[in-house]
Amino acid sequence: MLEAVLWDVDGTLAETERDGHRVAFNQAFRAADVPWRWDEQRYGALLEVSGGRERLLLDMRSQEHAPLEPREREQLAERLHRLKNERYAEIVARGDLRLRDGVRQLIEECVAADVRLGIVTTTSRCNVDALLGGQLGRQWESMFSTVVCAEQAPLKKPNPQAYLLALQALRLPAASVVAIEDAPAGVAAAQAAGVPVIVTRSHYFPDAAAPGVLAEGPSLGEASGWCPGAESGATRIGLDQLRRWHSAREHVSAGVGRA
Ligand code: XBP
Repeated sequence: MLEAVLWDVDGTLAETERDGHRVAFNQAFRAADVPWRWDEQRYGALLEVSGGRERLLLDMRSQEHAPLEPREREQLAERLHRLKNERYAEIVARGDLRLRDGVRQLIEECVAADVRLGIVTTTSRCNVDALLGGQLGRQWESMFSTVVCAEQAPLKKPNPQAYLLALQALRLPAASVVAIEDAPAGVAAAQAAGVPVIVTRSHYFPDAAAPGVLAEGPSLGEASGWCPGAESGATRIGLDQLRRWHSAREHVSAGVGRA
């Protein structure tokens, strides 16, 4: 039986990377008088690592004017990351970054059906608060049985730590939940924890499906384009569909999951 749905945040709940975090990083560079800028393509390449601070450190490896001392690099990354998160909260407060299609409906359906919800993300807690406080209201947390962010799970995806902590908090076996993810690192993290995964493709990860995922498709807001296909007549991916894919999980083997 499907007992809980675990949500990734960036790219899955909302398309936050290109027009949210990336823009906020560039504002932070400007505010700190640092001459770096990340265009859409560069940011996409840096998404290879989870975590904004880690992303800054990765970029510094190829930045001419980056500090030479590792400790100084850490300090600069820390400062820029803090500034970035402040700017991100401002961007999100403007309401420009909305939940992706079908997300709100699926959350509401789960709440109504007593299917528990969790957040499992490698982003900072303040970013989740900013996004969900704006989109679901200040009481957003009451909808979720567990919220695991970067602060609790410093070993970031693809490490399974965040998923293992969520399962522990929910006191549920991995096979009784479903994760919704958009990025290869997230899919790998969930699978390493034994959690079945549904993939919604996002701007930066148009092809994150991996062998063994329960299903993958374009958006929870549409029923077409999913593999395996959604029930005919459906207009979006709802809880019934999640339950169907979940109960078919024994039949999902390596190599299945793509048309
Ligand atoms: C996404 C991330 C985060 C965000 C930025 O995590 O890797 O780093 O890009 O947030 P997920 P921070 O897909 O698991 O939600 O700057 O707070 O790291």
